[in-house]
Amino acid sequence: MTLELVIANKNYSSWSLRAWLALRMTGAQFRETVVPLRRPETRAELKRHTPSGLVPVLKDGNVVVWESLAILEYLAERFPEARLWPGDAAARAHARAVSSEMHAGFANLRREMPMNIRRFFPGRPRSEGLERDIARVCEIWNDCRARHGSDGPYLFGLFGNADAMYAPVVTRFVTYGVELDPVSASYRDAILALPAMRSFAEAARAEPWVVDDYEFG
Ligand SMILES: N[C@@H](CCC(=O)N[C@@H](CS)C(=O)NCC(=O)O)C(=O)O
Repeated sequence: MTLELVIANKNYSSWSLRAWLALRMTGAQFRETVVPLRRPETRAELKRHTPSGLVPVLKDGNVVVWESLAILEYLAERFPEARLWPGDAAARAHARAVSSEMHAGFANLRREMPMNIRRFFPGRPRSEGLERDIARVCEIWNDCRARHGSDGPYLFGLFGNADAMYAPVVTRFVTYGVELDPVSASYRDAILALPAMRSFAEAARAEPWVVDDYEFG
């Protein structure tokens, strides 16, 4: 088996979830290596796997790909039959735009709502910036579903890289009890129902590590 994905804690690492989910959805066999965050040996161990010192990182024989979006692009090329980007050029451009928007933005959402799959923290105060981020996510989801979603329950119909990018936002919305409009709620439920998501969440709940910075109370 040549493929290896190095990730951090499944409970906390949203970037890890994105790459892991896309890879899992290709159906390819892969070896998974988990490097737990915030331990004395974490830094050195990450540096052994990736030049950036950040995960996820994908190893495919001699090829090493880091940065989640680069990994998703690589997977789309390596496994064309998985159709991780839409076939239609306009839809593909849209999928790449919303994926880049997720990769580069939503700072308030990241800061105020760290991913924590096994916990439930409803009713925490939200800044104006966070409300704006949440509204923008829902606008993106509604727009993708309305314009490109007719072939299935995901953002561009069939599951793809854009869904992998937003999957950790889905789990955050559950953790922080964010109330959603009907289209966003049914998209959230479609992502949560994916067997791959269920198995990731189950593994997250079984992890022994606790990182205090990502816990509230
Ligand atoms: N821009 C990077 C971000 C990756 C990132 O921040 N990864 C975190 C885990 S979610 C990490 O490796 N942190 C290392 C540490 O905290 O020591 C990507 O898209 O892959």
